[in-house]
Amino acid sequence: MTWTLHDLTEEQREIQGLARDFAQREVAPYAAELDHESRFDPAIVKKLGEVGFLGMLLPEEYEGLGLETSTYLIALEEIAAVDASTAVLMSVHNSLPTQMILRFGSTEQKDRLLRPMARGELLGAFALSEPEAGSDAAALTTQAVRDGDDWILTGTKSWVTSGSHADVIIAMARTDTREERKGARGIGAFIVTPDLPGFHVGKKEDKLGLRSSPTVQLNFDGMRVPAANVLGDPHLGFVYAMKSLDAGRLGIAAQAIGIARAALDASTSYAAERRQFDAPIRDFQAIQFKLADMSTRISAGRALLHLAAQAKDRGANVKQACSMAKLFASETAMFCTNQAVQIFGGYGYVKDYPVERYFRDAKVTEIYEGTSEIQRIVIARELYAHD
Ligand code: COS
Repeated sequence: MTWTLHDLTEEQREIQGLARDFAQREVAPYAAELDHESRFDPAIVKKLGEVGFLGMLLPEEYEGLGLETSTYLIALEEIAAVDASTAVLMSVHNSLPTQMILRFGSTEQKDRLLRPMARGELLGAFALSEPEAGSDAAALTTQAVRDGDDWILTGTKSWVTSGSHADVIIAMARTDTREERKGARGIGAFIVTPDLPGFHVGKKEDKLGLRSSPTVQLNFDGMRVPAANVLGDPHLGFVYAMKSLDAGRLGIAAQAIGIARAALDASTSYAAERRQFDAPIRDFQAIQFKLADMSTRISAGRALLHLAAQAKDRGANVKQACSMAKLFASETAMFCTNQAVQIFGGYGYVKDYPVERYFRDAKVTEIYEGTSEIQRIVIARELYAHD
């Protein structure tokens, strides 16, 4: 029994139960096998759509569930506690492309895309990074040149979660190459669909963890994008991406808390069963202290996450809060999965138990949607932001 954040509302309890049942029924039976085979099963998109989990933050007018951020994150934690690969698909879709279209898209774009995205008929992805532009995202070089009613995009986007199966990709590209516009200004956000001429799915990454979530490069080879697919102001795409990444980072924090919790749950069960020196190993303080530290960090991470989520829903500036939640939760995931492998000993190092998968899956939470170092930069900059 771990201390939980607060009394859940009736709606939160209901969504948590729904997510828990869904994860046990539709995700748990296949998670280890899909990880082992490094295989994505597209059927999960339809199933997530049917329960409303791909429109969790969209208003009801767009067939979304219209949930508060906290409630969405509670569901995400439940999915991540069973399978982090499924959780990242859900997190990216709910936090980035759908939210970017909702916040910055035209009425026509919202009407065209949001309902099918909420239903899981169209899967979303987010393409900001490039081979030479990771932490320094504003250094991206994919070019967008206006040609009549279209924009012609040329370049390579990398690390695109779900990119090989996505139907709607929000891709950032440089729309203004004049010297004075270099950097964060002069970047547009484009709605890219795989049917556009010049769109190619490139290299599929062979990853340490999240092996059943496809991560790919996308190559835009003179890809012709209709002007109707530009999101908002064609020079403000980077700012839109940064604003949206605040929420994206909360999703990754929830994913990290889910992974950490799975590691704790597996460890408490194992420590009660595993006997050494004529006693269950949970009787030894060496193990108890690990479990206590894991449990404490998970509770602290969850508290930080939900404080940030509540502040976001109140309309506060949550740049720093989101970075703090993501930083702490991802380091908690790494700490807890490392402890779990240690508690399991040799059995933690092989695939007979799920903790080695949790350990591999945890690492990327310290890397994607902004590394821990970038989160620290954002947190530190905000300390001086209002001077
Ligand atoms: N909310 C709102 N606006 C934001 C913002 C946020 N969280 N972060 C940045 N902006 C705005 C800034 O206000 C600025 O606009 P103005 O010129 O109007 O002030 C603009 O975006 C550029 O921001 P900034 O000057 O801070 O850009 P930098 O090039 O210094 O980059 C970091 C800032 C390093 C924080 C950014 O590049 C970053 O987050 N990097 C990591 C990228 C990442 O997370 N990639 C993962 C992709 S998913 S795998």
